[in-house]
Amino acid sequence: MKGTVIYKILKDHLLEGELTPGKEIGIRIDQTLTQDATGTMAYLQFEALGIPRVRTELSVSYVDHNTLQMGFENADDHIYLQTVNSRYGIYHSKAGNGICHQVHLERFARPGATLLGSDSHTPTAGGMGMIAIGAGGLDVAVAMGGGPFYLTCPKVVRVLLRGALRPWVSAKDVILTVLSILTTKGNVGTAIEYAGDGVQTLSVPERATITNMGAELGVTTSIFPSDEVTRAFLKAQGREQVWKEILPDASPGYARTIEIDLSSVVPMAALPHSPDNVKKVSELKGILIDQVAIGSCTNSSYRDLMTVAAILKGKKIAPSVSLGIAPGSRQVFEMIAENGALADLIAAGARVLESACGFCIGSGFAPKSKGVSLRTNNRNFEGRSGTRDAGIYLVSPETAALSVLEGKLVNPLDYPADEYPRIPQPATFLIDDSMILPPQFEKTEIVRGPNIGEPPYTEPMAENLKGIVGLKVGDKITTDHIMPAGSRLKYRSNIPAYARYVFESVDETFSSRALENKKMGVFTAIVAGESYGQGSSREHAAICPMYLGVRAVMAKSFERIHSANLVNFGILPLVFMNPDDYNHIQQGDAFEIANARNQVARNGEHIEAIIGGKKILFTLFATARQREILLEGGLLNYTKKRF
Ligand code: MIC
Ligand code: SF4
Repeated sequence: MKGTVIYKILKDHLLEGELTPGKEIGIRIDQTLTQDATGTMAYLQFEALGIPRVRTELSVSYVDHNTLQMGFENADDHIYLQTVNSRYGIYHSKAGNGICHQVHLERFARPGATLLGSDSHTPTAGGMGMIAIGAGGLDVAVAMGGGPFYLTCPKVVRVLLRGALRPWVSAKDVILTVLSILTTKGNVGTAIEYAGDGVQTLSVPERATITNMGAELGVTTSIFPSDEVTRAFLKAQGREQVWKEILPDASPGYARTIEIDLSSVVPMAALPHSPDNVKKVSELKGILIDQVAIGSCTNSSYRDLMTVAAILKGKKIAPSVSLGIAPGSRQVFEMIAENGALADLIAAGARVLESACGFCIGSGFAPKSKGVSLRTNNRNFEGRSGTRDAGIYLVSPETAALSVLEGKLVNPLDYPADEYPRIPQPATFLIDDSMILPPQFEKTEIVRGPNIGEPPYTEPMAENLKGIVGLKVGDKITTDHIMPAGSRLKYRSNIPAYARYVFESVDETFSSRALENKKMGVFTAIVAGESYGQGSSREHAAICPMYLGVRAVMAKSFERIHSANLVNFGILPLVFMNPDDYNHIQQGDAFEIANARNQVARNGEHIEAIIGGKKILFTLFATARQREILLEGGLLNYTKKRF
């Protein structure tokens, strides 16, 4: 895999380990990004590390998730972020400037660099030919302090794109096609590299739509080569000087190749409640819809919004449907306002939403009960929209725009090819970075309102872990199940308050039961099926359970970011050696991991537990370094000692 784009960049950044798939490596991080919902915790932890200034080439903090400001909490977070950023050397992108991934792509991403972000969709920047990885806030804090980022060296799967997309089919349909092949399960330890002559037919924002939803595959990252198309985009952003060409060698040898003929890709949709529940739009036509939402970090570029505006120009949306539009960045917003496209959208009946995550994270624009919503974002987990029984369909901007006119799902391929609006990339984008505040360092006093809590406190691992199985859940438990977002997002900076909602949508009694047990010295374990911890990078899905006394999660398999977060907060990610054992555990069973510290320290061997009176064997999903972190009670304690 030596000559792959991914290995070339990894090689340039390798600090520890060897580039062999499956082995742990440590890499240098050039850039970091955070967003407000994960950022407050990341900066509280950065402060706790006691480092005077960030040591990266560039660190940016975005405010894009919690912008509703229903009460003081969000605004407290924003001012804390603005001042803590200024103090420690971090650029601060203010609320209103746009969604982190879209803005980063426009203004900061650069080919050949590494980016670590406290958001699972950080690989959006892979569309620019960089290695961009999502991680928990604490991992990002450590990288800001100049520490390496550790990951399992991935195996590289090549997606070979041939030909060109036909009219009415776009990048979203490509990634939904990839999701229909690879699904959301079983891709841990893999990275995806796009290649082939089809690559040059896709602009950087289209490439970014594809790498963005690599997060839904559960891969470590996704990347496109850096070529003349990349150069043209950077030039139009006034940043041509950071361009460099990065192409794969002639035959670098991939773990697997999947070939996709772009000319045969058709409009696709992901049905409720999983991004890999993909079907052809042609099979779904006629489904009545209640709302359409266009935006999010997946599909909110200038090209996407202009395409939608061109489709809606001079027409009216169906009376039964509500249309929400959220431009991905202030750059996009201002450009469509200046050229009149925004007026076309408003005239058609669009409700103009803020340039922020908004509807994507259940912050506003929730559908009605049992509502059907077509959306251009990337996740349609149950309840994520804010309405538990709503059904969310993920589609391209083209499918969304045509359907909103009809009030039902339509197939874009039924429309004349010559009516397809092809939006050229502008020769220059509108550049105004005035809402990205540069740091002022010592001059800034950090403002901490009442919503700003303490960094999470953890203790070294106990000698024996004893307690009860507090919850048994099935496959594909997402971090949205574990730690709801939406109206609960405002508690992100306050762990005791947020912990009240752990597993709220699964079992409302879990949190209070676990906390009661903890007070009596009884730990909690969670038992789960496949792919535990899918979705977001939110480390609160580990911090809050840790706060409630959870010390082990026993699952058939784990997703990458979440299992790392569990380790970072001292929770054992245990994988059943015999998956059938899952069937023999009941909620409420007592568990004991005797000599837990010794068992964890013995690298490579299994972990033995007694659960409900039976002996059950697990593999600890952790490297030698992570075992030390677990013993010390988490990454903060571990790093403080070493920095
Ligand atoms: C998401 O899309 O789920 C989020 C909200 O952006 C999360 C981060 C978070 O929970 O704050 C993510 O993708 O990592
Ligand atoms: Fe924001 Fe949605 Fe993107 Fe997450 S997936 S960063 S909530 S727009």
